Amino acid sequence: MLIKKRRPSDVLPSEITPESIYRDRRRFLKTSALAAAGTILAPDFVTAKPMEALESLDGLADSAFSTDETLTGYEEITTYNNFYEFGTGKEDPSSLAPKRLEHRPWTITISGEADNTGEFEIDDFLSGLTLEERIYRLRCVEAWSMVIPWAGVSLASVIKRAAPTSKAKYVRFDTLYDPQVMPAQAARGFSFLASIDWPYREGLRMDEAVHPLSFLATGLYGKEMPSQNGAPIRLVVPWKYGFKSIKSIVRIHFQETQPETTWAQLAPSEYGFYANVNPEVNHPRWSQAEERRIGELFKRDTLMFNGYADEVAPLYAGMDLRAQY
Ligand SMILES: Nc1nc2c(c(=O)[nH]1)N[C@H]1C(S)=C(S)[C@@H](COP(=O)(O)O)O[C@H]1N2
Ligand SMILES: [Mo]
Repeated sequence: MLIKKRRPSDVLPSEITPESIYRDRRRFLKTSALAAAGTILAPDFVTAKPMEALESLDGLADSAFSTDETLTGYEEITTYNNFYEFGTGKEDPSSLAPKRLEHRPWTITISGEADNTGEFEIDDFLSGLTLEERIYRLRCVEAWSMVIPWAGVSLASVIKRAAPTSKAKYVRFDTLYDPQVMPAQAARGFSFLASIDWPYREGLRMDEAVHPLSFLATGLYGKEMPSQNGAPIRLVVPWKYGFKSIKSIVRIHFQETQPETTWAQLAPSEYGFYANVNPEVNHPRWSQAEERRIGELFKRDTLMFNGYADEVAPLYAGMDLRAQY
């Protein structure tokens, strides 16, 4: 794995953070002393858990799909979030989720058109699968982007194990529904959050789901997934707008028809089911031609399929990408 290093002169003292250590020696942060220090700093002082407080994921395999672009900082990745279950503010997820979302026990239900359906304890669900690191670009529909070193398993490996039937044309993912944990799910009245039909749901066409880039992430920066990023397991589909990458998944459901998905349902004129990153199709209220990479000053051009066109364009051959976005 190649990670671009900045010149020493570019590094500010404030940047001597765990992720700089991570960049240099990925498997460094395994000492129990550091882990213990993180525990002492626990809930009320620290909102976004420092990475030392999260458990290391051992034996991550490198992936040929990783980009060598400069990583976005751990701090930005874990404090600038969209996770509406905890509020619409960018800092709401990091201030609330670490205190409220328990990562274990966690049950994942496989249902619908598959032979191997049932309820699986997450560690059983993951056992025997190859844990990899994937450094992917993430492009939000709001025109910002990051580069995130995810850890997790290929979605194809999970789907293979589920053994979908020939009727399974789509796969749907549901986020946890628990208003005790996720305050926005308890919202009532005429607020925006109350208008969402919880739980958050997303979906992929089966060929998209088994594409080698589709990933189920259980961590980032070599550590278990921080709550605010969708612990304990979330989808990552790097060629689609970020809202497709659904967090804190409890159900994977195989079905014959295209699933109803949260954003397509909320604002059908703004968000389509496919939601492939496309600089030529603007959001009704803003341009998608450019993006701001978090941590950078100047905007950069948004790339077709978020820069993954070589890999995924064939999935959409013959489709009108302007109409079906
Ligand atoms: N359950 C759930 N998943 C979600 C969201 C959400 O609000 N709820 N927001 C989405 C959006 S809009 C984006 S951009 C990404 C952000 O992921 P990150 O906070 O890990 O960067 O998560 C996506 N997954
Ligand atoms: Mo987003």
